[in-house]
Amino acid sequence: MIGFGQAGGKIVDKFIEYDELTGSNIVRSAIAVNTAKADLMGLEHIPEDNRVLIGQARVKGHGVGADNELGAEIAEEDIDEVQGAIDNIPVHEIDAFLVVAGLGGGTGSGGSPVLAKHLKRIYTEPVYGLGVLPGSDEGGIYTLNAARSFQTFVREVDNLLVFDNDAWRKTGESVEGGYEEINDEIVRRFGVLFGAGEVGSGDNVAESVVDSSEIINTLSGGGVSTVGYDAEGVETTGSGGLLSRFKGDDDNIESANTTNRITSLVRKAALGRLTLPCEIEGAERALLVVSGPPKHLNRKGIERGRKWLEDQTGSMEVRGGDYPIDEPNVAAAVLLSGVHNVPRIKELQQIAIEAQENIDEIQDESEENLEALVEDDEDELDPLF
Ligand SMILES: Nc1nc2c(ncn2[C@@H]2O[C@H](COP(=O)(O)OP(=O)(O)O)[C@@H](O)[C@H]2O)c(=O)[nH]1
Ligand SMILES: [Mg+2]
Repeated sequence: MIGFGQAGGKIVDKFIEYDELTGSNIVRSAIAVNTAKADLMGLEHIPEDNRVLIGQARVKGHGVGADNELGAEIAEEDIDEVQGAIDNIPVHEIDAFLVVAGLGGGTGSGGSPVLAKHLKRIYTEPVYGLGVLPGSDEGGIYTLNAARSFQTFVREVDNLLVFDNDAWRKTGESVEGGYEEINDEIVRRFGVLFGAGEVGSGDNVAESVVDSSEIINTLSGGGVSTVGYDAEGVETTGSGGLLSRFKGDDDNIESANTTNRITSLVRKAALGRLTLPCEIEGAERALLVVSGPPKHLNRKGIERGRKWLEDQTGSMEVRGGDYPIDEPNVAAAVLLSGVHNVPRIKELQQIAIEAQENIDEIQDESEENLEALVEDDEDELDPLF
């Protein structure tokens, strides 16, 4: 996992924390890359040796502001320094690279597509992006940065997982406090998905395990992905002991409850707020992961949820599995890959096009003005040369 820029670094830092708390083993190695020294120093979990400060010759550790063109230039110039950190990790042990960045700023916005392109050139492992879109209240430059970065990033990675800050903004909250909660949400959602692929044979044996190849297959084919999630509290102790085996009717009722709980969780996950809001119809592939205590998971529920997702998306490629974990809740995470009907992306593309037209217009205008100026000059003044 490579966090590029401030948001990227903070989110990767959180994934490590999540791993430590849950024992998920998602992150084999973590690297943070930044042009701002202070941002790197603010990280808590990424090892100091894996924090790479780039662009020192150009910006002296002070960052690039929101200048993503400078961010991209610096990433290209100093890619060897990033590669130096990657050389220290056992790449043969990883399933994929994940490059994480906020796309509205400068360093991550400009640098993450450059890094993704570099990784694709060197390695055979898939390279995924996790791109965070800015809130619409952040202002025009952030939106424009995101629009341009998004276009490039999605082209360079094998799949771009997207989280839209704008859809998750809460009014009346401090930005920092807001990010704290938002980052928890990001890590919870992607954590369930990625964690499911790490269940080893020594763990609670899942009825139908999701392995990493199923995640990779769901993400293959490229495009943009979004994640839905919902959870419900359950008791981890109580019934389900030895005695309950003799109460046949109760068992049936409980099994029906388990199935119904899972099917409605799947619906709420897919129809509720997605990391990137969109129409789920037309998604090319999907993956359903249901996590929770083993006795609250069953094949029937997952199969029904999976079928329902096939109907709703119209996709023939919907995978599903369970992820047994000792937590007092059952959760459904739905990864929708290759989504097309995404209003926010259309909006970003429109903004990028308009901005480009604006720039062209301003250029044309200034050329015309210059010509007019020169003509005027010819009338009234002696030419300088
Ligand atoms: N979800 C989330 N988004 C963030 C966070 N910090 C910044 N952002 C978003 O990421 C964008 C880029 O900011 P930042 O990462 O500081 O820029 P960079 O350091 O130049 O790459 C901002 O416009 C915000 O939309 C964070 O902690 N969490
Ligand atoms: Mg910042």
